[in-house]
Amino acid sequence: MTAFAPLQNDTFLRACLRQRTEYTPVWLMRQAGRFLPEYRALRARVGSFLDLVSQVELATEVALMPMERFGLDAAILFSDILVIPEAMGLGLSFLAEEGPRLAQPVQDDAAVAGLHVPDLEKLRHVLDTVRATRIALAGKAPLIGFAGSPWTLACYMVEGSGSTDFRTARTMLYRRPDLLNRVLRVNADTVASFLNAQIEAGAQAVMLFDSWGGVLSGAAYEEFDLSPLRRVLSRLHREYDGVRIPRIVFAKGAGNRLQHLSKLDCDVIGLDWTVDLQEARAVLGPTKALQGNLDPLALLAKPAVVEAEASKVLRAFGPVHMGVGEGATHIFNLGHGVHPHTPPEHVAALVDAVHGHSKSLRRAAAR
Ligand code: 1CP
Repeated sequence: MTAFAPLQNDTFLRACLRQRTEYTPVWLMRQAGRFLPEYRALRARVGSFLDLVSQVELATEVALMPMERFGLDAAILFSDILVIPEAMGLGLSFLAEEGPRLAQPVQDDAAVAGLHVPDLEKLRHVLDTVRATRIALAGKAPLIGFAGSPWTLACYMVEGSGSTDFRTARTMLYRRPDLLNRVLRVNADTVASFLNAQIEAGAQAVMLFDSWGGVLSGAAYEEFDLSPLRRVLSRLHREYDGVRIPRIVFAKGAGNRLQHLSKLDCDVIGLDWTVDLQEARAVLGPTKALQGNLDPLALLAKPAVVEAEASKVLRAFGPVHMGVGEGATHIFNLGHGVHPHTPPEHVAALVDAVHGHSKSLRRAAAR
Protein backbone atom coordinates (compact mmCIF):
# COMPACT_ATOMS: atom_id res chain seq x y z
CA MET A 1 0.00 0.00 0.00
CA THR A 2 1.22 3.52 -0.83
CA ALA A 3 1.63 5.83 2.13
CA PHE A 4 0.01 9.03 0.90
CA ALA A 5 1.25 12.48 1.98
CA PRO A 6 -0.57 13.83 5.06
CA LEU A 7 -3.58 16.00 4.26
CA GLN A 8 -2.84 19.70 4.81
CA ASN A 9 -6.38 21.01 4.27
CA ASP A 10 -9.20 18.89 5.68
CA THR A 11 -11.79 21.73 5.64
CA PHE A 12 -13.93 20.01 3.01
CA LEU A 13 -13.91 16.63 4.78
CA ARG A 14 -14.77 18.21 8.12
CA ALA A 15 -17.67 20.13 6.59
CA CYS A 16 -18.92 16.89 4.98
CA LEU A 17 -19.00 15.33 8.45
CA ARG A 18 -20.86 18.34 9.91
CA GLN A 19 -17.88 19.49 11.98
CA ARG A 20 -16.84 23.12 12.45
CA THR A 21 -14.48 24.75 9.96
CA GLU A 22 -12.70 28.15 9.93
CA TYR A 23 -14.35 29.07 6.63
CA THR A 24 -16.79 27.54 4.14
CA PRO A 25 -14.96 25.12 1.83
CA VAL A 26 -15.54 25.43 -1.91
CA TRP A 27 -15.06 23.28 -5.00
CA LEU A 28 -16.97 23.29 -8.28
CA MET A 29 -18.59 20.57 -10.35
CA ARG A 30 -16.72 20.38 -13.70
CA GLN A 31 -13.90 22.46 -12.22
CA ALA A 32 -11.54 20.58 -14.54
CA GLY A 33 -13.04 21.21 -17.93
CA ARG A 34 -13.65 23.31 -20.96
CA PHE A 35 -13.65 26.74 -19.28
CA LEU A 36 -9.90 26.32 -18.67
CA PRO A 37 -7.69 27.28 -21.66
CA GLU A 38 -5.04 24.76 -20.57
CA TYR A 39 -7.71 22.02 -20.68
CA ARG A 40 -8.83 23.05 -24.17
CA ALA A 41 -5.22 23.09 -25.37
CA LEU A 42 -4.49 19.62 -23.99
CA ARG A 43 -7.75 18.21 -25.36
CA ALA A 44 -7.01 19.67 -28.81
CA ARG A 45 -3.54 18.09 -28.72
CA VAL A 46 -4.81 14.68 -27.54
CA GLY A 47 -7.80 14.68 -29.88
CA SER A 48 -10.73 13.43 -27.81
CA PHE A 49 -12.22 13.58 -24.37
CA LEU A 50 -12.18 9.77 -24.06
CA ASP A 51 -8.46 9.68 -24.85
CA LEU A 52 -7.89 12.19 -22.05
CA VAL A 53 -9.91 10.08 -19.62
CA SER A 54 -8.23 6.80 -20.53
CA GLN A 55 -4.63 7.97 -20.16
CA VAL A 56 -3.70 8.06 -16.50
CA GLU A 57 -1.01 10.77 -16.70
CA LEU A 58 -3.22 13.07 -18.78
CA ALA A 59 -6.34 12.59 -16.65
CA THR A 60 -4.22 13.29 -13.56
CA GLU A 61 -2.81 16.44 -15.13
CA VAL A 62 -6.35 17.67 -15.91
CA ALA A 63 -7.62 17.02 -12.36
CA LEU A 64 -4.71 19.12 -11.05
CA MET A 65 -5.27 22.07 -13.44
CA PRO A 66 -7.91 23.90 -11.38
CA MET A 67 -6.01 23.15 -8.15
CA GLU A 68 -3.00 25.03 -9.47
CA ARG A 69 -5.02 28.09 -10.45
CA PHE A 70 -7.51 28.43 -7.58
CA GLY A 71 -7.53 27.90 -3.81
CA LEU A 72 -10.10 25.08 -4.06
CA ASP A 73 -10.73 22.90 -1.02
CA ALA A 74 -11.23 19.61 -2.90
CA ALA A 75 -10.14 17.98 -6.14
CA ILE A 76 -12.32 15.61 -8.15
CA LEU A 77 -11.22 12.64 -10.20
CA PHE A 78 -11.11 13.44 -13.90
CA SER A 79 -13.31 10.85 -15.58
CA ASP A 80 -16.98 10.60 -16.57
CA ILE A 81 -20.02 8.78 -15.24
CA LEU A 82 -20.33 7.00 -18.63
CA VAL A 83 -17.15 4.94 -18.18
CA ILE A 84 -19.45 2.36 -16.53
CA PRO A 85 -21.65 1.71 -19.60
CA GLU A 86 -18.44 1.71 -21.65
CA ALA A 87 -16.99 -1.01 -19.38
CA MET A 88 -20.26 -2.94 -19.80
CA GLY A 89 -19.54 -3.07 -23.53
CA LEU A 90 -22.16 -0.58 -24.72
CA GLY A 91 -19.70 1.31 -26.94
CA LEU A 92 -19.28 4.90 -25.78
CA SER A 93 -18.33 7.80 -28.02
CA PHE A 94 -18.64 11.57 -27.69
CA LEU A 95 -19.82 13.38 -30.79
CA ALA A 96 -18.67 16.98 -31.17
CA GLU A 97 -21.39 19.38 -29.97
CA GLU A 98 -23.82 16.47 -29.54
CA GLY A 99 -22.64 14.82 -26.38
CA PRO A 100 -22.44 11.13 -25.51
CA ARG A 101 -23.58 8.26 -27.73
CA LEU A 102 -23.82 4.56 -26.88
CA ALA A 103 -23.57 2.23 -29.88
CA GLN A 104 -25.57 -0.54 -28.16
CA PRO A 105 -28.37 0.98 -26.08
CA VAL A 106 -30.15 -1.41 -23.73
CA GLN A 107 -33.72 -1.49 -25.01
CA ASP A 108 -35.00 -5.08 -25.22
CA ASP A 109 -35.04 -8.44 -23.40
CA ALA A 110 -31.88 -9.69 -25.08
CA ALA A 111 -29.87 -6.54 -24.32
CA VAL A 112 -30.99 -6.53 -20.69
CA ALA A 113 -30.25 -10.25 -20.28
CA GLY A 114 -26.76 -9.62 -21.68
CA LEU A 115 -26.00 -6.92 -19.12
CA HIS A 116 -23.63 -7.85 -16.28
CA VAL A 117 -21.47 -6.22 -13.63
CA PRO A 118 -18.24 -5.69 -15.58
CA ASP A 119 -14.86 -6.94 -14.46
CA LEU A 120 -13.32 -3.97 -12.60
CA GLU A 121 -10.15 -4.57 -14.62
CA LYS A 122 -12.00 -2.79 -17.45
CA LEU A 123 -11.99 0.29 -15.21
CA ARG A 124 -8.40 -0.15 -14.12
CA HIS A 125 -7.35 3.10 -15.85
CA VAL A 126 -9.84 5.05 -13.72
CA LEU A 127 -8.63 3.41 -10.52
CA ASP A 128 -5.02 4.08 -11.53
CA THR A 129 -6.00 7.72 -12.13
CA VAL A 130 -7.48 7.92 -8.63
CA ARG A 131 -4.20 6.73 -7.13
CA ALA A 132 -2.03 8.93 -9.38
CA THR A 133 -4.19 12.01 -8.67
CA ARG A 134 -4.07 11.41 -4.91
CA ILE A 135 -0.27 11.16 -5.12
CA ALA A 136 0.03 14.25 -7.35
CA LEU A 137 -2.14 16.29 -4.96
CA ALA A 138 0.51 15.63 -2.30
CA GLY A 139 -1.95 16.32 0.51
CA LYS A 140 -2.83 19.82 -0.73
CA ALA A 141 -6.57 18.97 -0.75
CA PRO A 142 -8.68 15.81 -0.52
CA LEU A 143 -9.70 13.83 -3.61
CA ILE A 144 -13.34 13.07 -4.44
CA GLY A 145 -14.16 9.89 -6.37
CA PHE A 146 -17.51 9.56 -8.12
CA ALA A 147 -20.01 7.56 -10.14
CA GLY A 148 -23.44 8.15 -11.66
CA SER A 149 -26.49 6.98 -9.72
CA PRO A 150 -28.06 3.73 -11.00
CA TRP A 151 -31.04 5.66 -12.45
CA THR A 152 -28.91 8.37 -14.10
CA LEU A 153 -26.73 5.70 -15.72
CA ALA A 154 -29.85 3.81 -16.85
CA CYS A 155 -31.13 7.00 -18.52
CA TYR A 156 -28.11 7.06 -20.86
CA MET A 157 -27.93 3.26 -21.24
CA VAL A 158 -31.57 2.91 -22.34
CA GLU A 159 -31.78 6.16 -24.31
CA GLY A 160 -28.38 5.65 -25.95
CA SER A 161 -27.61 9.38 -25.70
CA GLY A 162 -28.28 12.49 -23.66
CA SER A 163 -31.82 13.87 -23.67
CA THR A 164 -33.88 16.50 -21.92
CA ASP A 165 -36.64 14.10 -20.86
CA PHE A 166 -35.24 10.55 -21.36
CA ARG A 167 -38.43 9.37 -23.02
CA THR A 168 -37.22 5.88 -23.95
CA ALA A 169 -36.05 5.16 -20.41
CA ARG A 170 -39.28 6.51 -18.91
CA THR A 171 -41.39 4.50 -21.35
CA MET A 172 -39.54 1.32 -20.36
CA LEU A 173 -40.42 2.16 -16.77
CA TYR A 174 -44.15 1.84 -17.58
CA ARG A 175 -44.02 -0.86 -20.27
CA ARG A 176 -41.35 -3.14 -18.85
CA PRO A 177 -40.53 -2.27 -15.24
CA ASP A 178 -39.03 -5.77 -14.93
CA LEU A 179 -36.39 -4.90 -17.55
CA LEU A 180 -35.63 -1.53 -16.00
CA ASN A 181 -35.32 -3.08 -12.55
CA ARG A 182 -32.76 -5.56 -13.81
CA VAL A 183 -30.72 -2.73 -15.41
CA LEU A 184 -30.88 -0.78 -12.12
CA ARG A 185 -29.79 -3.79 -10.08
CA VAL A 186 -26.75 -4.40 -12.30
CA ASN A 187 -25.97 -0.67 -12.15
CA ALA A 188 -26.27 -0.54 -8.36
CA ASP A 189 -23.92 -3.49 -7.89
CA THR A 190 -21.45 -2.06 -10.40
CA VAL A 191 -21.49 1.43 -8.88
CA ALA A 192 -21.00 0.05 -5.34
CA SER A 193 -17.99 -2.09 -6.34
CA PHE A 194 -16.51 0.69 -8.47
CA LEU A 195 -16.80 3.29 -5.70
CA ASN A 196 -15.35 0.89 -3.14
CA ALA A 197 -12.44 0.26 -5.51
CA GLN A 198 -11.97 4.04 -5.86
CA ILE A 199 -11.86 4.35 -2.06
CA GLU A 200 -9.27 1.56 -1.92
CA ALA A 201 -7.26 3.38 -4.61
CA GLY A 202 -7.20 6.64 -2.63
CA ALA A 203 -10.52 8.53 -2.95
CA GLN A 204 -11.16 10.40 0.34
CA ALA A 205 -14.87 11.07 -0.30
CA VAL A 206 -17.31 9.72 -2.88
CA MET A 207 -20.08 11.45 -4.77
CA LEU A 208 -23.07 9.95 -6.57
CA PHE A 209 -24.34 12.12 -9.41
CA ASP A 210 -28.11 11.69 -9.55
CA SER A 211 -28.62 14.16 -12.37
CA TRP A 212 -31.92 12.90 -13.74
CA GLY A 213 -34.15 11.97 -10.80
CA GLY A 214 -36.08 15.15 -11.57
CA VAL A 215 -37.72 13.64 -14.68
CA LEU A 216 -39.51 10.98 -12.59
CA SER A 217 -42.94 11.06 -10.96
CA GLY A 218 -43.01 10.81 -7.17
CA ALA A 219 -43.80 7.09 -7.02
CA ALA A 220 -41.31 6.27 -9.78
CA TYR A 221 -38.63 8.33 -7.99
CA GLU A 222 -39.00 6.16 -4.91
CA GLU A 223 -38.92 2.84 -6.78
CA PHE A 224 -36.47 3.46 -9.63
CA ASP A 225 -34.16 6.12 -8.24
CA LEU A 226 -34.01 6.05 -4.42
CA SER A 227 -34.33 2.33 -3.95
CA PRO A 228 -31.29 1.39 -6.10
CA LEU A 229 -29.42 4.38 -4.62
CA ARG A 230 -30.02 2.95 -1.14
CA ARG A 231 -28.66 -0.39 -2.36
CA VAL A 232 -25.44 1.38 -3.39
CA LEU A 233 -25.14 3.36 -0.15
CA SER A 234 -25.68 0.27 1.99
CA ARG A 235 -22.66 -1.38 0.36
CA LEU A 236 -20.12 1.44 0.44
CA HIS A 237 -17.11 1.39 2.74
CA ARG A 238 -17.99 3.72 5.60
CA GLU A 239 -14.33 3.93 6.62
CA TYR A 240 -11.07 3.01 5.01
CA ASP A 241 -7.78 2.64 6.87
CA GLY A 242 -9.61 3.87 9.98
CA VAL A 243 -10.72 7.12 8.29
CA ARG A 244 -14.37 8.05 7.57
CA ILE A 245 -15.21 8.33 3.85
CA PRO A 246 -17.99 10.91 3.43
CA ARG A 247 -20.66 10.15 0.82
CA ILE A 248 -22.31 12.91 -1.17
CA VAL A 249 -25.50 12.58 -3.21
CA PHE A 250 -25.99 15.29 -5.84
CA ALA A 251 -29.77 15.31 -6.31
CA LYS A 252 -30.43 17.55 -9.30
CA GLY A 253 -34.09 18.46 -9.74
CA ALA A 254 -35.07 17.01 -6.36
CA GLY A 255 -35.92 20.26 -4.54
CA ASN A 256 -39.47 19.03 -3.98
CA ARG A 257 -38.22 15.75 -2.50
CA LEU A 258 -36.16 16.94 0.44
CA GLN A 259 -38.00 14.69 2.91
CA HIS A 260 -37.00 11.63 0.89
CA LEU A 261 -33.41 12.81 0.67
CA SER A 262 -33.22 13.35 4.42
CA LYS A 263 -33.59 9.59 4.93
CA LEU A 264 -30.70 8.56 2.68
CA ASP A 265 -27.68 7.03 4.40
CA CYS A 266 -25.25 9.69 3.19
CA ASP A 267 -23.43 12.65 4.76
CA VAL A 268 -24.01 15.40 2.20
CA ILE A 269 -26.80 16.35 -0.19
CA GLY A 270 -25.83 18.42 -3.24
CA LEU A 271 -28.56 20.78 -4.44
CA ASP A 272 -29.16 22.58 -7.73
CA TRP A 273 -29.65 26.36 -7.93
CA THR A 274 -33.47 26.22 -7.98
CA VAL A 275 -33.61 25.05 -4.35
CA ASP A 276 -34.02 27.54 -1.49
CA LEU A 277 -31.11 26.77 0.87
CA GLN A 278 -33.04 27.97 3.93
CA GLU A 279 -35.88 25.54 3.19
CA ALA A 280 -33.45 22.74 2.43
CA ARG A 281 -31.60 23.41 5.66
CA ALA A 282 -34.83 23.24 7.67
CA VAL A 283 -35.48 19.72 6.36
CA LEU A 284 -31.97 18.34 5.82
CA GLY A 285 -29.83 20.43 8.18
CA PRO A 286 -30.35 18.31 11.29
CA THR A 287 -28.72 15.27 9.63
CA LYS A 288 -26.93 16.28 6.43
CA ALA A 289 -24.33 18.78 5.32
CA LEU A 290 -25.52 20.76 2.28
CA GLN A 291 -23.50 21.34 -0.88
CA GLY A 292 -24.31 24.00 -3.48
CA ASN A 293 -25.92 25.92 -5.01
CA LEU A 294 -24.92 29.05 -6.96
CA ASP A 295 -26.46 29.26 -10.44
CA PRO A 296 -23.51 28.44 -12.78
CA LEU A 297 -24.58 31.31 -15.06
CA ALA A 298 -23.90 33.85 -12.28
CA LEU A 299 -20.23 33.24 -13.09
CA LEU A 300 -20.73 34.86 -16.49
CA ALA A 301 -21.37 38.26 -14.84
CA LYS A 302 -18.55 40.59 -13.77
CA PRO A 303 -16.54 39.69 -10.64
CA ALA A 304 -18.35 42.22 -8.40
CA VAL A 305 -21.65 40.48 -9.23
CA VAL A 306 -20.09 37.04 -8.72
CA GLU A 307 -18.96 38.14 -5.24
CA ALA A 308 -22.39 39.53 -4.36
CA GLU A 309 -24.11 36.35 -5.55
CA ALA A 310 -21.67 34.19 -3.58
CA SER A 311 -22.46 36.22 -0.49
CA LYS A 312 -26.21 35.70 -1.09
CA VAL A 313 -25.73 31.92 -1.16
CA LEU A 314 -23.70 31.99 2.07
CA ARG A 315 -26.35 34.14 3.77
CA ALA A 316 -29.17 31.96 2.44
CA PHE A 317 -27.60 28.98 4.19
CA GLY A 318 -27.31 31.08 7.35
CA PRO A 319 -25.12 30.64 10.45
CA VAL A 320 -22.95 27.56 10.41
CA HIS A 321 -22.08 25.27 13.30
CA MET A 322 -19.17 26.75 15.29
CA GLY A 323 -19.07 24.61 18.40
CA VAL A 324 -17.81 21.16 19.30
CA GLY A 325 -19.40 18.00 17.92
CA GLU A 326 -21.72 18.11 14.91
CA GLY A 327 -24.04 20.76 13.51
CA ALA A 328 -25.21 22.46 10.34
CA THR A 329 -22.45 22.86 7.73
CA HIS A 330 -22.27 24.10 4.17
CA ILE A 331 -19.94 23.22 1.30
CA PHE A 332 -20.02 25.91 -1.36
CA ASN A 333 -20.46 24.70 -4.94
CA LEU A 334 -22.43 25.55 -8.05
CA GLY A 335 -25.90 24.11 -8.60
CA HIS A 336 -24.50 22.22 -11.63
CA GLY A 337 -21.27 22.16 -13.65
CA VAL A 338 -19.19 25.24 -14.56
CA HIS A 339 -20.41 26.63 -17.89
CA PRO A 340 -17.72 26.33 -20.62
CA HIS A 341 -17.92 30.10 -21.31
CA THR A 342 -16.97 31.03 -17.74
CA PRO A 343 -13.91 33.35 -17.55
CA PRO A 344 -11.35 31.69 -15.22
CA GLU A 345 -10.80 35.04 -13.38
CA HIS A 346 -14.44 34.90 -12.29
CA VAL A 347 -13.85 31.51 -10.69
CA ALA A 348 -10.82 32.97 -8.87
CA ALA A 349 -13.04 35.83 -7.62
CA LEU A 350 -15.68 33.33 -6.48
CA VAL A 351 -13.27 31.17 -4.50
CA ASP A 352 -11.75 34.20 -2.76
CA ALA A 353 -15.19 35.66 -2.04
CA VAL A 354 -16.44 32.41 -0.47
CA HIS A 355 -13.38 32.13 1.75
CA GLY A 356 -13.37 35.83 2.70
CA HIS A 357 -17.11 36.33 3.26
CA SER A 358 -17.52 33.08 5.16
CA LYS A 359 -14.70 34.07 7.52
CA SER A 360 -16.27 37.48 8.19
CA LEU A 361 -19.70 35.93 8.76
CA ARG A 362 -18.15 33.59 11.36
CA ARG A 363 -16.37 36.52 13.05
CA ALA A 364 -19.61 38.52 13.14
CA ALA A 365 -21.53 35.56 14.60
CA ALA A 366 -18.90 35.02 17.31
CA ARG A 367 -19.22 38.61 18.54
O1 1CP B 1 -13.95 18.11 -23.42
C1 1CP B 1 -15.14 17.78 -23.55
O2 1CP B 1 -15.86 18.11 -24.51
C2 1CP B 1 -15.74 16.90 -22.52
C3 1CP B 1 -16.68 17.58 -21.60
C4 1CP B 1 -16.83 16.70 -20.40
C5 1CP B 1 -16.09 16.77 -19.21
C6 1CP B 1 -15.02 17.77 -18.85
C7 1CP B 1 -17.70 15.58 -20.30
C8 1CP B 1 -18.61 15.08 -21.33
N1 1CP B 1 -17.49 14.99 -19.05
C9 1CP B 1 -16.53 15.69 -18.37
C10 1CP B 1 -15.97 15.37 -17.05
C11 1CP B 1 -16.89 15.00 -15.98
N2 1CP B 1 -18.19 14.54 -16.11
C12 1CP B 1 -16.57 15.00 -14.61
C13 1CP B 1 -15.16 15.29 -14.12
C14 1CP B 1 -14.87 16.02 -12.94
C15 1CP B 1 -15.30 17.46 -12.79
O3 1CP B 1 -16.40 17.70 -12.25
O4 1CP B 1 -14.49 18.36 -13.10
C16 1CP B 1 -17.71 14.60 -13.91
C17 1CP B 1 -17.90 14.49 -12.41
C18 1CP B 1 -18.72 14.29 -14.87
C19 1CP B 1 -20.04 13.78 -14.52
C20 1CP B 1 -21.08 13.62 -15.57
N3 1CP B 1 -20.93 13.28 -16.88
C21 1CP B 1 -22.47 13.73 -15.30
C22 1CP B 1 -23.05 14.00 -13.94
C23 1CP B 1 -23.08 15.44 -13.62
C24 1CP B 1 -23.97 16.26 -14.50
O5 1CP B 1 -23.42 17.00 -15.33
O6 1CP B 1 -25.19 16.20 -14.34
C25 1CP B 1 -23.15 13.48 -16.50
C26 1CP B 1 -24.64 13.49 -16.70
C27 1CP B 1 -22.18 13.21 -17.50
C28 1CP B 1 -22.42 12.84 -18.92
C29 1CP B 1 -21.71 13.70 -19.87
N4 1CP B 1 -20.35 13.80 -19.95
C30 1CP B 1 -19.99 14.70 -20.92
C31 1CP B 1 -21.19 15.18 -21.52
C32 1CP B 1 -21.27 16.16 -22.65
C33 1CP B 1 -22.25 14.54 -20.86
C34 1CP B 1 -23.72 14.67 -21.19
C35 1CP B 1 -24.49 15.61 -20.37
C36 1CP B 1 -25.91 15.65 -20.89
O7 1CP B 1 -26.55 14.61 -21.04
O8 1CP B 1 -26.34 16.77 -21.15
